[in-house]
Amino acid sequence: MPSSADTTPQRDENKKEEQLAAFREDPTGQILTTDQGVRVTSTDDSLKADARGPTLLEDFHLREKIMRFDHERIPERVVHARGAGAHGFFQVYKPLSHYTSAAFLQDPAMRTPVFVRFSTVVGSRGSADTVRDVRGFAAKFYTSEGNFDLVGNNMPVFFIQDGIKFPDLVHALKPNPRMEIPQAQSAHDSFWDFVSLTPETAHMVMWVMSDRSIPRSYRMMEGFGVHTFRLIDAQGSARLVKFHWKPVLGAHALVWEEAQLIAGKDPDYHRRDLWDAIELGHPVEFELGLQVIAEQDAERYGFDLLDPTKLLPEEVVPVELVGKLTLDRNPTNYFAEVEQVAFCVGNVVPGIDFTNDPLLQARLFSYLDTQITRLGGPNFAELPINRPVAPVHNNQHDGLARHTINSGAANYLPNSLGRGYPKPAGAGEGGYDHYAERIAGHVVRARSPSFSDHFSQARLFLDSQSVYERAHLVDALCFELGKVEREAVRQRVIDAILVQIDPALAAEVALVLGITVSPHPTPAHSTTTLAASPALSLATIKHPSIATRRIAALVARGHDATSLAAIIRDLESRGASVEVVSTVLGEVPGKTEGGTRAVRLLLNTPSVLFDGLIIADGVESAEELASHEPAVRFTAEAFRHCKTVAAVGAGQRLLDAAGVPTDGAGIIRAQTAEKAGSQFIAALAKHRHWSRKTGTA
Ligand code: HDE
Repeated sequence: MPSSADTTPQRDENKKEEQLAAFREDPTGQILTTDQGVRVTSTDDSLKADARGPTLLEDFHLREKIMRFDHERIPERVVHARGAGAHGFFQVYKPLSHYTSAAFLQDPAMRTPVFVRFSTVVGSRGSADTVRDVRGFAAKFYTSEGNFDLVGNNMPVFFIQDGIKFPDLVHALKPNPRMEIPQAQSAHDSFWDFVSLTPETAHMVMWVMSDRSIPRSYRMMEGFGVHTFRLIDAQGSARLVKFHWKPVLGAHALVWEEAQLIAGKDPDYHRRDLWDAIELGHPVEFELGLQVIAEQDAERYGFDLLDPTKLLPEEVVPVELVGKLTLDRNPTNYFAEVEQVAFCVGNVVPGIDFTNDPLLQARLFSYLDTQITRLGGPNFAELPINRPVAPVHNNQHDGLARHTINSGAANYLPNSLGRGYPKPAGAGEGGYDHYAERIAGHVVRARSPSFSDHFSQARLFLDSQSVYERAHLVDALCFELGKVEREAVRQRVIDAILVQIDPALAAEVALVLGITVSPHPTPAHSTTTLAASPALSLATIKHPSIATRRIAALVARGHDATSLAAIIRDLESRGASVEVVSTVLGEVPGKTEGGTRAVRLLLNTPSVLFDGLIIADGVESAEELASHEPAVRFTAEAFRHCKTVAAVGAGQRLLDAAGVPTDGAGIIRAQTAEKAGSQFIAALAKHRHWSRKTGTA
């Protein structure tokens, strides 16, 4: 009897064909040429004086081919080198003219094209996706008034308050300059040395040690603009704004051990997850949220809105959901699009403006400047992925790698030879007007005293975590600081940072590190105890859908193919994807006629790549799986990582062999396929069953 899983390889094949067909250029009939258009007769042998003789310098095809190869790489990004991107569009829910004049935020019928690049921060371009790190969330809106880039992260605050410290932060985070170790992680001396000496990092360190830094998927994390920006309406009135992205699938995290295992088993996990979801027809959706604050309320909240180490709790100023981003198209060519995309914080459109946040101000310089080295010159805005849809007319014509061939003799203003064009926008012609903020003061190299409370919000974040999240955070601190070799650095992190956030937290970590908290006669920093913000806990951002979740169905010879097919149908009808994993590939015979097609081998398929596990019924199948070491490991690991594990009928034999208890959260032992299916779906929607570790929900 054919099960729905039988179609999977066929579907994969069809997808591949479609992908190939999607290339814009059909190569059929093309003749190979040099870059000069000269037809090439052979590309496998270089030109030689005699078949066994020296290669000739005059072989222009060889020289060109090798020259092009030698220069295939461009400098990777200094930070955020590792990433993945997707195309899509943005639509506003209703006109936002009461906040901003930005044209793309006015008409719900208008679809603004968007390209998004997600990234890690620390690792180099070839590093693993699931490392503990901040994730970049950069969106380029190709609006009718020019490009708007919202270059954010998956955390709402940052490590430092002033951009002048960014090179120090990044040097401390990156591998040791002597031997370039360790790659893509902060669990080393220099990062924690910097933290211990830089109290303003405290709040961000709490975020990075939390589950936010090991997202399950780029599709399942929040995004934040971090800085306070300004929205300007058509009358020129300004409001302060914080930008948010809310994932429609909810926000979910990996288990730390799972993240580390995936880094070895599938370093491309997040890339692949994004790619596969879009290929399988599951668009990736985020809602755009705004926290809008009246200019006169800027000082109401007990902290400075210009300080990027602070957040504005959603319970204090709610996030207004104003539109939806849908990512529904994968890139055609990774290099041309994902690698060459150049985001720039300074890319704003009329109706959106900056504030004096000193971190933001430094970024305004950096993003334009960095492209000169990375993309080799000033004409990077002409690359297809960076080109605005709005027309471009100016006198900046020259420079390396210019594509546009400008005509006309007047490349200056004012001119009469070009009848005065291109002329600056006049009144009512959509020109960008900077907000006329009143500035008065002395030129000083100083930090505002309003930025000085580094610990109240760090404690707010900690206090807002659920029991299991706090436990994960403590474990992460112990893991990271346990790798710090210098005891003085560990001690300083405890004494100067953790104890200031929460003495109990410091004591817990110090105990594991085998050190004692130094006595502090008086608190070194004055802090305020803030009301917990439930919105900061991932536990509150669940989404009861199993759409796009990956489930492994374990089968062996003699399984009940009929009941398994019913469960698979049920799961796939809710948007989940089920992959049949077995001891052999291809058709696995069932206990009666028919069977199920296995698309993955237990031998090389780890449980960490799946969100849940279902074991088929059938005595013979269960016996074989229970005595197959990879199947037992698969099951035990899925259970240890708090995933939903289910078995139908005799399949429970494998649960027993893997040491899975008879009952508990997310453990499903059912006699019938119907029961197993419905219980499995409900349990899977909870994402993970953390109470297995902490004893609490
Ligand atoms: Fe970046 N950052 N950054 N950053 N950043 C870059 O730009 C920089 C900061 C962020 O997918 C670089 O084109 C400075 C905060 C993302 O292409 C570089 C400062 C936030 C991406 C740069 C910051 C970010 C970058 C590297 C302190 C969250 C990836 C290559 C003043 C709001 C964009 C490049 C992509 C990339 C500089 C701080 C997010 C070197 C100087 C805060 C998502 O220009």
